[in-house]
Amino acid sequence: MSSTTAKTYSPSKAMADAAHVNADRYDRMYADSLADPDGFWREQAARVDWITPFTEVSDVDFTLGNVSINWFADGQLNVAANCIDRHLATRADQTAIIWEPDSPTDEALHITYRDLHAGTCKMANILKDLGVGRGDRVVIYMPMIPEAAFAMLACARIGAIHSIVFAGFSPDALAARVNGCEAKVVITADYAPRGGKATPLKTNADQALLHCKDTVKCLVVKRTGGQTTWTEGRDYDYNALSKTAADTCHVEPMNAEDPLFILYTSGSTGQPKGVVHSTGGYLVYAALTHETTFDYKDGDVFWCTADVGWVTGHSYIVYGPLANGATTVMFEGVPTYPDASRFWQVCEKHKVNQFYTAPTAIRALMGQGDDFVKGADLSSLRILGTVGEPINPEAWNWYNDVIGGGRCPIVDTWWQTETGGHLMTPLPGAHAMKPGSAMKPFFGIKPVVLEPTTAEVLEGNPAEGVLCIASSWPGQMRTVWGDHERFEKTYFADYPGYYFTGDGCKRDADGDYWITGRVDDVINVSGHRMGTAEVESALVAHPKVAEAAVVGYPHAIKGQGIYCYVTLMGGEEYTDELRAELRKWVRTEIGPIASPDLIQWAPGLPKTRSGKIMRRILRKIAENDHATLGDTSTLADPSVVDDLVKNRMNS
Ligand code: 6R9
Repeated sequence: MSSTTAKTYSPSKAMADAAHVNADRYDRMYADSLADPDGFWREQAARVDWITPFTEVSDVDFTLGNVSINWFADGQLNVAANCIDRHLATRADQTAIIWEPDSPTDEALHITYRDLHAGTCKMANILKDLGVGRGDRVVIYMPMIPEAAFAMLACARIGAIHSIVFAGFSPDALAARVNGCEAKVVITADYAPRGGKATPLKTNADQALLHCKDTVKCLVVKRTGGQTTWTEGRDYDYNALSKTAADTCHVEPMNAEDPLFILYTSGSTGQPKGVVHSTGGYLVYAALTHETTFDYKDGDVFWCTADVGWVTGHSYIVYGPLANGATTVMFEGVPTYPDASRFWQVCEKHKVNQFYTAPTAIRALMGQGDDFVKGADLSSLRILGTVGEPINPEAWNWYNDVIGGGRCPIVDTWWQTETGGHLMTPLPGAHAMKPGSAMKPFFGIKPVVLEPTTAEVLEGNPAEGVLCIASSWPGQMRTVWGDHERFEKTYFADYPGYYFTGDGCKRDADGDYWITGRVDDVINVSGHRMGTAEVESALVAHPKVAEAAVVGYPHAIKGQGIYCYVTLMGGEEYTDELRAELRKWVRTEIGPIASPDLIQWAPGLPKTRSGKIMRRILRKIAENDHATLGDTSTLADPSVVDDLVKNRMNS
């Protein structure tokens, strides 16, 4: 992974000439953004409309015990007005959202900015009638349908804070989040069709609400019209209410630092934390990165295949594209339904110019063979993107050759729920890409590579260590909902003075960055982020389980798979039936994305004398890397390791 071995792919001269940012401009803008951050961001903030202009650009402190992050703090704006109203004068009839349903035989919808305005205002008025106001929390648990975007923007319009819970999460996970942010309303749908199956969202919400305050209301959007149960006085019918709701609604002037949304994400310890994003800084950052990274130009059709339940959907299906007056595709389905040609059929059908997906999807589709691609006309594609995990060169090459026809730059965007938008990526008109490298920091981002134990900053190239960011940027998360101390402890305690990303990285001889993966107990399964601690606590909640340790292991399609070591209560029998039962149990506790791939019975776990489970060793066993198990002499009982190695599960 150095410049001497990596083949590079330069943008064509035509691409570089036409791009918003070419190599010279990147160098100049990047240097400016570090030399005078306030000057740089003052200028960039002009891309959004302010109700009250800000005077101070940034006020940031990364000192432990005193962490506070403020951007444009005395300015006022409204995100929905920026994503909708300000476009009406010039693009009311332009398509804002192309909605592509799960089934290709159902009709796609073209929602104009005018339609988006009406839909958002109706939703906003319904929420107001349900008692939602400025600062109140609304949980959104929905399929990928236009009403999900209306709901997000409706909250933004009236100053409510949304928290989206991915529709693949279980009732328990939903309840934890509703309670965690003390939501007043849950917006859901009857069913969520995906890949020809329908998840009963309303039934899940019913179960979740049994564990929530009885004042929480439930607003239900009809998607399939399938049967649901109804609780009078708690449940509200969106489709009936929207018939009479007014299609205009006052825009609430929000302070730049008011929270726009909370998004729960997994950490290395404990339960998921509510990442809080701001109104002003987040929007500026989402809009700028969307335009720059994807070289988005007026009239382009942009498709990000993520779900709005993840941060990628927030920033690059809804807020970034709509702030830029773009046409954004919202896809309800999955890449392999009805077959593995679906993505490419949709690209052809809607003449997609920028296509943004996850390496796990690319690997899965690559495995199905090129015939599924050949039938589609992909000539509209100009830029390809990936996100969520490192992309292996084989998948990169297939994406480049077979999907991009060798003419589309691939932006490998490294970022996190916490960062609001891209922190590192090649820019399509500026950088010679190296397969697997996130290449260059975005404007205003000052990455530092630290020696993990001494926290010494590693200067010079090449270097390898943990990745921290020495600067703040407007899209940075502001706090953990309800727990600022946890925010400080998680991100600012280990490496004082820096934002700690939790990722490891290499900087090669040319100074380009390669993300090597998490250095903490967070794993990345099919691009979904998961804390091993969450899966462990689900397992030990089972009455027959005494102890569990969960690690990631390399998985050909998913990137990482979930490997569980389980110790049962004394007297319980280790059976295959119980294994199946535990798998089901975890799906119920967290959701299908957390389903264990391999469960190894572990009558003993390797522990230190002080009782700490040695995950390092368990990781090696799961990775089938027995030769480098390292020093096991500090273990209380070294013989358990031999036993675990002997009984390692094979995928
Ligand atoms: C946007 C998103 C964040 C973690 C992050 C890192 C991994 C994301 C990556 C990547 C290598 C990339 N990650 N993009 N690793 N190359 N291009 O994915 O947010 O779900 O919070 O995950 O994903 O490990 O720390 P989130």
